[in-house]
Amino acid sequence: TTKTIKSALISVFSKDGLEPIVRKLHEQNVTFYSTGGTEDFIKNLGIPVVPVEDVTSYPSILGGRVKTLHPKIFGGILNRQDHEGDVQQMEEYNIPQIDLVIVDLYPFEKTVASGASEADIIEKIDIGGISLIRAAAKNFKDTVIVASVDQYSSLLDLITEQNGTTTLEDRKLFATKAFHVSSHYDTAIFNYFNTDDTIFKQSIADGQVLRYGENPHQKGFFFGDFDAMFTKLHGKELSYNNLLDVDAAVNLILEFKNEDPTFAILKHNNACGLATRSTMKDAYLTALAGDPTSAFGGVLIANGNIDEATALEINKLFCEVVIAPSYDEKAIAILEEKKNRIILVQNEVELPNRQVRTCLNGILVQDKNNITDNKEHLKTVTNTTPSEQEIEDLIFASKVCKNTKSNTIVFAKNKTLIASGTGQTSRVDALKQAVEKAENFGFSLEGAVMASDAFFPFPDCVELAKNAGITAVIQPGGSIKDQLSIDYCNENKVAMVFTGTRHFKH
Ligand code: 93A
Repeated sequence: TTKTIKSALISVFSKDGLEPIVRKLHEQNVTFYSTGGTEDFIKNLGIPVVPVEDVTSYPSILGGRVKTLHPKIFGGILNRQDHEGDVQQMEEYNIPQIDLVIVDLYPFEKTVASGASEADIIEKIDIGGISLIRAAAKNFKDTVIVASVDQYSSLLDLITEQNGTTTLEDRKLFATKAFHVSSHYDTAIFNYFNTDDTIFKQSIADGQVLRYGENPHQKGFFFGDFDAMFTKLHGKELSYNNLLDVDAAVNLILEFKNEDPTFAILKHNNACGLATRSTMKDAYLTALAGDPTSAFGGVLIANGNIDEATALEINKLFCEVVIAPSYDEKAIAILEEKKNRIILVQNEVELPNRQVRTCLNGILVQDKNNITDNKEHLKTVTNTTPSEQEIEDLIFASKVCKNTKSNTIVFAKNKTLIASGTGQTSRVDALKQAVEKAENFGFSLEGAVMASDAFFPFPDCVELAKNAGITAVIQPGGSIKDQLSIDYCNENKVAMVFTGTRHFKH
């Protein structure tokens, strides 16, 4: 799969940086084919070059619009060297082999930015160049493609180090970069044509429009395949905010996938109720008791089948969306009694592993937080070790924490979310909020556990927690002042475990 470059087609708008490459390739006895301006440039270096016109027997026509667009050029790039038929036809039609293609496209974006006229801009839509790039990249098994000035230095290094040869891996990497260039180029052209968001508006006609965005005065759209993820059995159209809650719900319940019946209630993307029990009905009722005020108008999700008994209970609550992998027939009939209530069957589908959001004038992309804390991750850092029950609750709490807006503090007991502080600007505030919520809903925190999405910079959190009744704590650890929190726990017989994994969610 190692190939030697013997011939090169070079067609570049900007000649900058080309000279050393041409000289190096010439040293290695490479034959050059080239278009008008590039041909002159190479000739002026005193290096022989074959005009493409000599290959095609056509002049450059239509004011340069058609220069390289010819079977003899594209045949030279696209032929498969291990394909008998191709080899025969190369001979039959007298097509020269082209091993390397170097292109620098017409500067479309620059021309648009310069405020040029439409006619000038249209002329700067490169057709031949982009075709050369795509053809050579497609045939990476045999051809090297350098699709932008940015890759000149890597080509030069490569042919210098490897004496004019390339490996299949090298060529595939160049091809990947080439398709990046071509896709970016076509996107720029698309954006220029897509004035007034024509295509965006057209997607309204395609039915991806939402009633509105986050608020009624904002437009909203969803780009995705909702139907691949869910079968909607009943209810009104999902709103922008519904979709965000459904997303949060699906990600949260994923943490409890193969566990006992688990039910979660979410509001504003955070869990306000969550419990694992031996029956779904118990799980639901326990989750609801966590914060019946917030549950009003919430999004409900179960990790297993919703039966009739559970549906009868859910039916007493005003809720926007119910999600489960399956329902009993009778459960569906009950839940459908409320005209607007959205009932979704969640299909088994993988969620994307990347997360994207807008940021300033661009986007932010990150891997999903795929780490779920488990027993093996825990390192006890205190003299007091957590009991088995506490360990289960610590992991339960940590899973909720991971799926709750930072700063967050979660209290749990007996696989039940007791209270949480969510999205606060300080950890202490999150903790105080959680304590207050627990008290408001009549929970005793005696023997409950605490999870924190990030480390404690001061011992104030463990102190407040201990005074509220917390007996075990889970947190990532990693503060330079960890010891202060550990010391406090040791003095007060609180167990604390470190996970080593931070779970910020902004
Ligand atoms: O007008 S084109 O789309 N038609 C073509 O057949 C063609 N072939 C190469 N533009 C074409 N090119 C482009 O010409 C290359 O992408 C490069 O930007 C430029 C190089 O022209 P010259 O060598 O004459 O300076």
